[in-house]
Amino acid sequence: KPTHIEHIGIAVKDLESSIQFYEEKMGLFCYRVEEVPEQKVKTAFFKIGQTKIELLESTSPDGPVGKFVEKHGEGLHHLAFAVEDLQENLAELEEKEVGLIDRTPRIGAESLNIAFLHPKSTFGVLTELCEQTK
Ligand code: CMX
Repeated sequence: KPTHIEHIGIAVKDLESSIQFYEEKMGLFCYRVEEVPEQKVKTAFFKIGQTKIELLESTSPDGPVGKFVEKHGEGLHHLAFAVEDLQENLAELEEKEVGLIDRTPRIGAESLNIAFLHPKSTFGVLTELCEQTK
């Protein structure tokens, strides 16, 4: 069961100008910019309480964010829940017939163990589960 919302992912066309918006207009601080080549994205992170905002700019039109922006435009891309035992959570969800994109955890941005649930089985919201690596 999730413990809190780890982050909210927002797809953007231009990382620099969206970072500027969150820093200059919203007063948040971008504490990390990271490219995740396997996901074909460049990301920027802001903390707000226990939750983070992750801005995602695609580095390739055939990546998940590139395809999303092409189809839907910029906007909310995914919701990420923190869990304590990712593998166990995935096994439980699979047993409950939830559609998994990842059946085993992989390493995502900020070196978290991550796995995605398919938006078709989560009422249209791409859902990510994240586990802190020890
Ligand atoms: N939120 C809600 N629905 C989404 C979606 C999203 N982010 N991305 C795609 N969809 C919908 C599509 O609109 C489509 O719906 P329809 O069939 O009604 O048209 C359906 O899901 C299938 O989409 P698709 O374009 O045919 O398939 P894709 O090849 O784009 O795959 C998905 C979609 C979700 C399986 C793929 O994007 C994926 O595996 N995502 C997980 C990885 C990821 O998103 N990584 C980026 C973030 C990395 C990070 O946080 O570091």
